[in-house]
Parts: sequence; C-alpha cells; structure tokens
Amino acid sequence: MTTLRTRVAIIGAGPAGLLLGHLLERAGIDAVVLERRSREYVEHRVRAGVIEYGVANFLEESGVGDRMRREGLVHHGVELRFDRASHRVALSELYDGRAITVYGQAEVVNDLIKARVATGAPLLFETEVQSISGLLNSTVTIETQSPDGPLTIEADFVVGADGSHGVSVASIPASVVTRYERVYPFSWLGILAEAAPATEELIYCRHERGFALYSMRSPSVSRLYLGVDPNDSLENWSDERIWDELTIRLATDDVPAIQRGPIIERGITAMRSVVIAPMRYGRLLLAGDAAHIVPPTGAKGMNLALADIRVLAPALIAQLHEGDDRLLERYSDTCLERVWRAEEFSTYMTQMLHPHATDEFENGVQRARLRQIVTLESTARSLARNYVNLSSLQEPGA
Ligand code: FAS
Ligand code: PHB
Repeated sequence: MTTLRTRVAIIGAGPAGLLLGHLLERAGIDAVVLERRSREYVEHRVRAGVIEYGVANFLEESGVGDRMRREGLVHHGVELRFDRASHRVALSELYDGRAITVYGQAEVVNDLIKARVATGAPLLFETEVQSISGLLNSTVTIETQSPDGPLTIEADFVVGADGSHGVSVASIPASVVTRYERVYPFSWLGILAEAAPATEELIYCRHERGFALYSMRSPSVSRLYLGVDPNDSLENWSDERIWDELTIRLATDDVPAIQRGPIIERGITAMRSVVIAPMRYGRLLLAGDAAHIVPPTGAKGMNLALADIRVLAPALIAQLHEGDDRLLERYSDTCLERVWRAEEFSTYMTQMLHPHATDEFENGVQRARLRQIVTLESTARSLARNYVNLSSLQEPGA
C-alpha cells in the first residue's frame, strides 16, 4: 500500500479539475489530479464547443489561453432558424462588442494537460478514486486503484470535479445534500464531421420535426446535433439518415444546404438539469458537472465548470496560505446563484427550441418566444448577455 500526502486532492481531469490543479500549482500549492481514464481517452473526448467572453478572458489570464486565442473562432452573432426563416442575433452589437469563442472542450483539456505535464506536478491517469473518508476531520483520506495497485492519498482538502454521478457526491451523507433534477423528453444526437461548415456562425433551429444545431470546430470540421427521442439509439441512424434529417430541419428558402462529409465521431446525450446543494461538505468541495448539469442548448456546461474554479481557486489559496476561510465559507452560495441563473437560461433555450410532440399550446408559446427575440431589442439584448457572458455576470464590470 502506497500513501501520497498532498494539500489538495482533485478528483477528475476534466476542465474543472485540470484548471484548478493549474491555478493551485501557480500559487505554489501542492495538489494531485486523479483521473480514472487514460490520457488518450480524456484528450479525445468530444463535448462542449462554446466559450463565453468572460471565461475566455479568464483562461487567458490563467496562462492557458494562447492557443485558444490563435485557433479559436470568434463569433459576433448567432442565428435562430424557425418557420423556415433565418434570424441573426447580433450578439456583439447588443452587448458592448463582446463575443463568444468557438473552441472545443477537447482543445481546452489538451491545453490544460500540456500545462500541467510541463510543470511535472502529479496528474495520475488510470487512477480511480474508490472511496473518500474523513471529510469532517483535518485530513481527508482517498482510496484509489492505480495501475501500480492500491494508492492512498491524504490531503487537507478534496475537490470533487468528477462529473455527474461521481464518487464525491456519493460521499456526502444523504441527510445533508439535496439533488434537484429535471429530465427533458428528448436527447441530442451529436456528430463531428470532416466537412467545412456551411455557415459562419452557429445556427439553432426549431423545426416541427425537431431541434437541430449547426456548430463547428474549425474551417474544416463541423459539429452538428439533432434532437431525438430519449429512447432512440445510434443503431437507428445511418450516416445518410443523419445528413438527410439535418438537411430537412436546417433548410430555408435562401441559404445553402448543409455541407456533408465523413462522420468521425457520434453520440447520443440525454438532456437533463441537475443541481446539487450545498457544493461543500466539510473538506470536500464540488465543482463542475459533479455539482450541476445543464442541457447543452445554452452552451453553459463547460463555462459553469470553469467559473466554479474562478471562485474555488482563490478560496483554497486564501485558506491554505493564510488560514482565511471567508471565501471558502461563501463558495457554495456564490456558485449556486450563478448555477441557478444558468439553469433558468438553459431551460428557456431548451424549451423554446424543441417542439412539443402533442401540446400545440406549448408550441404556440415557443413560437411567440422566438418571435419576441427577433422583434424586440430588449429581449434580444437579454439573450445576448446570457449567451455571451452568463457565467461572469457576477464579476465586476461584467
Ligand atoms: P467532466 O465530466 O468533464 O470531467 C470529470 C472527470 O472525472 C472525467 O474525466 C472522469 O473520467 C473523471 N472521474 C469520474 N469519476 C472518477 C473517479 N472515481 N476517479 C477518478 N476520476 C473520475 N456542455 C456544453 O456546454 N455543450 C455541449 O455540447 C456539451 N456536450 C456534452 C456531451 C456529453 C456526452 C457530456 C457528458 C457532457 C456535455 N457537455 C456539454 C457538458 C460538458 O462540457 C461538461 O459541462 C464539462 O465536461 C464539465 O467539466 P467537468 O466538471 O470538469 O466534468
Ligand atoms: C458545440 O459546438 O458542441 C455546441 C455549441 C453550442 C451548444 C452546444 C454545443 O449550445
């Protein structure tokens, strides 16, 4: 049995865990990042694609934004498509010139892994956390299974950045934690294709057959999504059927059909909202998807995860350097205020863009919401602020 002693044990090498490890390392605080998957797997996992204005600035200020600034696609607008018509929402004109950056989550993770490996700080892949104990003591004990056998970690604090259904939330007594959840009656089928996007900006589409989203990763790689039945499976969707359905849903009278190409990755993701409160129990802090899940229609998942770390890193640094608990005491409340705002916006976007199979009243309300955005500047301005910068609206000057 090997035992490793550190100040902070971080469970998960996703955006949240890796960014926290990076910021603690820069502050001279020993931490170990524990990841159950291989480096290869983590670096190639395809997920989010939109980085908010304030979060992009935060990544740059943290010293891990150079490639994002070089290779990320800056977008000043987004398109809403419904009733076979296109409507551009001029995000930057509506919100002080601010913009989003389209840069895949896999790239953010690659940049963070590269930064950590360069320092030599411990980042243990294929090391699965199996139990956490001592959360109300001065030392937390984490039992893991590593490629070299059992490994025990002893730490001052443990951060659960282990995504949804992780071991960290399961370590909090059920009497202490509340789980709020909503499951939506559809899923997203997502593809990554070697095909030049036929659009300059993202297109969110509400079609009577279902939702569609046209996104991208680069001038030669498209990322597209279809709303499908929650019980659907990839076996039902040939490449041809996927492209045909995307073409039907995204079609309008005056724009080019979508650009087809080889599909290099595909998956179906359930749509749900989850909030775990509080985001702290003793010496355990939750961050990212471990504490909250949003439906991806608002492009908030990764942004919320990184925004949690913008609050957690200085809180841990103050506690571990000066014994000052004040930021740590406020961590959960500070994050949950932003998380609920993101849940509201993500739910709003999801309900507006996914037609209801039977409820025509609901469909009428959805169309009215969409028309209000494209006809009322104040509504469009509100959408622009939330879509471009929701996770930073608590920050000074946001
Ligand atoms: P992550 O889930 O990224 O990372 C958690 C890490 O912890 C994982 O690497 C996991 O292997 C590891 N782990 C778990 N248990 C462990 C244990 N016991 N021991 C050690 N390691 C452990 N968001 C968007 O904004 N847009 C999207 O289109 C979008 N698409 C998504 C598609 C899918 C399939 C999923 C699952 C999520 C998607 N998201 C999307 C949300 C996603 O981007 C998350 O918000 C983001 O990954 C959150 O980052 P983390 O909190 O770091 O969690
Ligand atoms: C993506 O590019 O993967 C993406 C973009 C916007 C979303 C969700 C996913 O709302």
